[in-house]
Amino acid sequence: MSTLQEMAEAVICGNAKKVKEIAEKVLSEGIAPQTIINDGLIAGMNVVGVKFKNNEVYVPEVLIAARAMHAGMDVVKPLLSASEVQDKGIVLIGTVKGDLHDIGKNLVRMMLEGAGYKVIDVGVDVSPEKFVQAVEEHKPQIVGLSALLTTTMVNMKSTIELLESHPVKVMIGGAPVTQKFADEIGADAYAPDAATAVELADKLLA
Ligand code: B1M
Repeated sequence: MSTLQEMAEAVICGNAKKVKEIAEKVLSEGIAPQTIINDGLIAGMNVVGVKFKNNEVYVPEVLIAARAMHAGMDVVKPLLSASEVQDKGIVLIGTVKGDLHDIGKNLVRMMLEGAGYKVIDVGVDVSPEKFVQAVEEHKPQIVGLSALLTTTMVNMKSTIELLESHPVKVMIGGAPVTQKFADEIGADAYAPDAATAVELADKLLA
């Protein structure tokens, strides 16, 4: 097994210490930071995403794997020159107005980061106006809206309406949300889980 495969395995197992050690070792051997990110860290998180989708692993394992991935990122990212940073795209994500649930949103954020996206997390209880302000500031290609309450999912509609004149794709998700609802309110994509959110982000930007 190559050292980068070993790193991917350590991400999958959530072994942050080992990921950090391998990151330091391969950097000292002259392997390019972007190669380490793509073939070690992201490769590992991709496997975790598939396992999560197939119910082979659950929320705690994903959180632990994401922590391990971040331990590697912390070593490698400062060494990337600005021109080397090749994010797949920018996703701005938040939980809609009136809603404080953020566990699912955070998982989606981590999986997107693990897949190579730059993610701007605007937090919870985010009004449509705040989303628009953040979109104008950060210029994402995709806006991700999360809602866990039947009483707050309506705020996805008002957010999409306010974003209409902005060149962004909107992806929505959260336990009460359905494809039917997404179609009704004009969302570009609906993801039932974090792994699908990554697949759909890739499709939206293809
Ligand atoms: Co709340 N809560 N809660 N709660 N809470 C629910 C959602 C509820 C179903 C519980 C119940 O009654 N059975 C219910 C909603 C009922 C409804 O609207 N139909 C409910 C309620 C009523 C409330 C309060 C109103 C309770 C009260 O105060 N009376 C209150 C509301 C506060 C507010 O938001 N204004 C409230 C508060 C809370 C806590 C603060 C205590 C806590 C939140 C802590 C936190 O998030 N930091 C909490 C929790 C933890 C839950 C439950 C137990 C778990 C939610 C969760 O984190 N699931 C939940 C009951 C349940 O689901 N069993 C419940 C795990 C998470 C990984 O899944 O968020 O679905 P989920 O995310 C998934 C997918 O949905 C998807 O990917 C994720 C990973 O696969 N996904 C996306 C999510 N966002 C996405 C975005 C995407 C794509 C995919 O694209 C952008």
